[in-house]
Amino acid sequence: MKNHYIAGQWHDSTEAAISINPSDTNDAIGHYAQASAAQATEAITAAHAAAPEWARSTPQQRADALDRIGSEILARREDLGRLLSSEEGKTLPEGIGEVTRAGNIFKYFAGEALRLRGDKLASVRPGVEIEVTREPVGVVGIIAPWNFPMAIPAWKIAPALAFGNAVVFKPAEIVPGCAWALAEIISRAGLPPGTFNLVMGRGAEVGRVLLDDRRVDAISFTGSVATGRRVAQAAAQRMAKVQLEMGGKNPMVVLNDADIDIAVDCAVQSAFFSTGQRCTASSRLIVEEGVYAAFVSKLQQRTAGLRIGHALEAGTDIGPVASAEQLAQDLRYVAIGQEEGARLLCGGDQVSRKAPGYYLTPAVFVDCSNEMRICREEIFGPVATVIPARDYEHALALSNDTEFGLAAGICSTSLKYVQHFKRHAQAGMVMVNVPTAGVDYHVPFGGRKASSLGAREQGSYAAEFYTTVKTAYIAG
Ligand code: UN1
Repeated sequence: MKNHYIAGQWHDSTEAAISINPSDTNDAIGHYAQASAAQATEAITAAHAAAPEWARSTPQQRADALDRIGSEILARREDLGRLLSSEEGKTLPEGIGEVTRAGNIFKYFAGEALRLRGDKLASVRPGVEIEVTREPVGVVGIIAPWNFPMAIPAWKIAPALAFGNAVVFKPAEIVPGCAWALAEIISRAGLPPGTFNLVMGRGAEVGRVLLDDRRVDAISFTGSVATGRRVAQAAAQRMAKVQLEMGGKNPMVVLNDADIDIAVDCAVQSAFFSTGQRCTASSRLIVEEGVYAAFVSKLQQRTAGLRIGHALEAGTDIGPVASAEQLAQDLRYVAIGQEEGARLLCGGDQVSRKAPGYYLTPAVFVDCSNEMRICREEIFGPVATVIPARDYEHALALSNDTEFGLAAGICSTSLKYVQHFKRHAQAGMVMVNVPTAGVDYHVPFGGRKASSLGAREQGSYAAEFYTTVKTAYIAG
């Protein structure tokens, strides 16, 4: 059994959970300890005790620790990528790519530890100077999702540690293997005991403790809107700092003047790669009338050519869905789409392969109306909807007509429309002639409306959440 990491020691539990390979449900990744509420509290106690010392550490110490973590992740990207793809189900190249991203994130924040800066200003009062500095927040609770089981923990843990905070990390229930591997690497990076803690287990138990304990100063969460709402409510109860990254129903607009091959490529990558299990996925393809028929026919061709299979098999384009629950949700939405009168052009079938797994062929619904549930609710699977638009203005209106606002894409060769869309898309990120999914690791990530709450993640903007600002007035 693989254990929790609390106060610099490995701790077992009376309860364990098995992690299963979604490409082959006969294959167990391993047994992982399941924390009780008391163990989660212990981890918070450890972090709370360690926080002051880590807050006083030098930027060099923090940079060195993060750099060691990043170097090991990068050196082991092949075997960690294999573990990730076995446990989460994205293809091996995607798994290795994600691990590389995680390594790069630690390297990036090693540098950010050294670059944290403040301001010095003259006061409006004579003889007084003002300093604006950033200090660590304290103990950060990190609640991560299963779809990026290495990169998302990395982009929360790395800035938290870089800016001098102590961490309690609770991974998603179905990916403890990735979390444990990451924790094992962090455990050898020379951090003082208690600075970083891993507790695996259920949201209702471990997550709940992180939300309610007053010693957790800040909570960073990525996951569903429903859970995010509960996190926000709990944080509001005790005025904890909170950062939420939730769903998306991201539009990809394709205009008459688009390069159709680029547009189809962007659509296929955004909608179906990583099995569509990305908050940045384009699940609404909004296509102008003049190019609608050509786009739909090419999209159908490309989608039909995608190979669905075991995540580790060479040549697989799309791995399995990550879990039985997620597969059931995807199939439910395929049925809902048909009931609503959308035309299922292809896919949406559960299929079998040599090994028993959660295999689903990517689904394309065409002639959709933006009012349909499949166009409004996040499905989080390989299900794309195609919505016709009369012209650019109509496409823009449709693309903004959603409760979400994470990413918005446009494929066009017109400077006029692209510039207008960049300005008027109600989203945190705009992608022009590139997929909406697959973001860089050194620039801000986040959205508007029901997609995000609180400060942006990643890049230099990450300091906003992981530090607190102090304004000092000094006379004489
Ligand atoms: C990406 O598309 O590169 O949960 C990253 C998610 C996002 C990350 C997407 N927070 O899917």
